[in-house]
Amino acid sequence: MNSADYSTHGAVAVVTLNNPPVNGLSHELRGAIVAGLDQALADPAVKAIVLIGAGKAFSGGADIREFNTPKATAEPNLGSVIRAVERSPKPVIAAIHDVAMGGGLELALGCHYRVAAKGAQIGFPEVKLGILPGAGGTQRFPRAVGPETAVSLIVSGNPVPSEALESTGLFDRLIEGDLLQGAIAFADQVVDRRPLKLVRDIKIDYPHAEAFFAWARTSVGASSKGFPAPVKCVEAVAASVSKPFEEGLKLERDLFTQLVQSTESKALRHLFFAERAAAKIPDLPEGTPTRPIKSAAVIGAGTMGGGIAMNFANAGIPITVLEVKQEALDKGLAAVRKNYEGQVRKGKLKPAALEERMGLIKPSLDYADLGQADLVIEAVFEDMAVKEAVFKKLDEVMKPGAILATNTSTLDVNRIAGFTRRPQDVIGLHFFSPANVMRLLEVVRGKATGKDVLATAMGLAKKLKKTAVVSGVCDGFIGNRMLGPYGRQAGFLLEAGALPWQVDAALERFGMAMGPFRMADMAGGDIGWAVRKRLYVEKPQVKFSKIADRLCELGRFGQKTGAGYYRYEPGKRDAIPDSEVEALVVGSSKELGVTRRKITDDEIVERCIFALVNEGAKIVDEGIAARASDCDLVYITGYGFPQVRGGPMFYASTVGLYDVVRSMKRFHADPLGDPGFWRPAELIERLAAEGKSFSNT
Ligand code: 3H9
Repeated sequence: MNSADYSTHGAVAVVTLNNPPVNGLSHELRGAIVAGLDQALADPAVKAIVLIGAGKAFSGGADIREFNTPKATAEPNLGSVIRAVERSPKPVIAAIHDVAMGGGLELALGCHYRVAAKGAQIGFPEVKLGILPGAGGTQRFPRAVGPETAVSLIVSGNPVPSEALESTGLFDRLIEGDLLQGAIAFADQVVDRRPLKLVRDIKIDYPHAEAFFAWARTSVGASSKGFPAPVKCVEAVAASVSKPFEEGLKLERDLFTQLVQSTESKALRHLFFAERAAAKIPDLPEGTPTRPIKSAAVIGAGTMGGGIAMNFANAGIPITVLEVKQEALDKGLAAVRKNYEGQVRKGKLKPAALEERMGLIKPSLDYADLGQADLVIEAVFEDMAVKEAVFKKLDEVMKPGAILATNTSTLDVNRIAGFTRRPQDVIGLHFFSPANVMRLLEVVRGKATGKDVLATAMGLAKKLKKTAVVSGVCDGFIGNRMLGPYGRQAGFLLEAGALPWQVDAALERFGMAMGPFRMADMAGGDIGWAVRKRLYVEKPQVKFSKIADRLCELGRFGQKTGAGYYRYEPGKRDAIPDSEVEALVVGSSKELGVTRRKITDDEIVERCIFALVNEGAKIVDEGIAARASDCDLVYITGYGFPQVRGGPMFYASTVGLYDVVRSMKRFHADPLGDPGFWRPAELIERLAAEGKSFSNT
């Protein structure tokens, strides 16, 4: 149902917002609220009106799906609904429970009174969608809670529990027990109280306004580069102090209109829905049974194993860490402790919690200690023979029904499953390094992986606070497979005329957290070398620039050896351009008979990013990813792709797939090191020809 329910309780009418799942203020619901209000106003027996939400929210705010459609502004728009509430001659009381966010909170701020259940989440998350509160929130909220609290909540977008705002003027009462009954009782008490007060009429007395807003503009501006919304939030709240209410409202409206049309906001909204879509697996119905995960184990106490263990300990799940040698075990556990100690020093973790978490991590040298774990994750060396030995052993020792997971980043999960007599229990859980920090978890579904195992992994990811994206089995899964052509193209650009620092700078200006060569130096050149050596045998048709191999042959593996594409001062991580590398790069072009040419930053970005996009499209077409937005999510949460561009596939759609295909064809005529590289994926050609974008996949 997409409506509001109406009932009366003595002299109190109750209008219940009823638009599951979160009472998003869609056009229909807005109309229904006004209709409920009118019904109450027309009934002489009704003396007060309570607004409450059905289900799990008062309201999660404006219906984001309506943005940039006529419905978003169609009357009654949210501003009109709030005006209708404010003009009601009978008191209107908002009864807030669970969630009052964005437009939902703005609606409540238009009411004459607000009562709330303890623990209700109160906030303005608009900034996370690249916009600001657009229905008076930036003007009414500072009047209710003060400008400083308003800036803090509106700029961060983070909700707080209702109790945290108890001392402000936001709530007239916090209610324990049944909220509706409490709200009706409150309404009965205020039916005759006059005059009716409105938040908009509160005068803000804030002598420090000038200094505070100057500080807020500077600090918010500095910490939100590339994101236009946070500074506009400050600007709008400042108007609540410096301008009359209606003028402030107009400024807010203008800023909202600008922001909601911005590519940044569209990208952030795309990611909001991408994240929710990724949790939905086409052939996995809701309610698929799951297996309980009360204990876990990880094989390997290296950086990856330790990071994985921390994830479980943070979620309160005991985990055994297995190593072959005591020394490696001690070293691994010491690294974990050091990591937690760092968090304590930064005030992110209480000292008692450190011991609690360490207490959940049990070291072991004996496979027999793992047998009763509900889930085991292997995080050993990336070599099929090593994986084979581990999985054969796990098959022997693990109890029936235990989930056997591999953290492999490239190897064939189906082959790994074949080393056991229970392939249905085997799954890939590809954590990203550092595993205790990175949000991404690629959940790799083998051809035999049981549906309950997949559903369990998705549930577990949520518990571990990871963004899980399901990938089918292929070389590199979603993320690393896309990275392959991106890195290869970057290598060819060196041979054609660019230098590593130019390629990195161009892509970093585009917004990548790190260019491909700085990234390779950080990850360790030897890792890519091992992958290439395998591919030279398995897929000789895949071409690479030889520069990476040359550097590895010189022992230049990146940061860990003090030299890679860059050089590094001992103990430091600053990448310093190196004339030796320049000579090596220029020499490679010469060897290939290539006349080096000037390469523009635009060409670098187009070639590298469209290489990602083309591979992403193939991945979607092959069904390795269920949808293009899954590729976006992988790149945003695991590979430092700029959030404000919405991920590579979304970015390509904003460029226009027709233009993307034309660029690919142009590159095909000048393919650099691989003549076969620039064949556009069928999916892109099809969508471009039909004038569609990846959102149609
Ligand atoms: C705004 O209010 C602008 C105004 O200032 C000005 C207007 C003029 N709209 O997250 P979940 C869907 S901007 C449409 O898994 P939870 C969501 O897509 C808005 N749909 O649930 C998902 O759908 P599906 C400011 C929405 O319990 C389903 O609900 N508000 C909206 O973990 C469940 O979502 C926000 O930014 C929406 N507003 O968390 C709040 N919200 O099942 C954004 C949710 O088809 N929402 N959906 O995949 C949230 O933060 C969380 O959803 C919430 C519930 C905390 C509410």
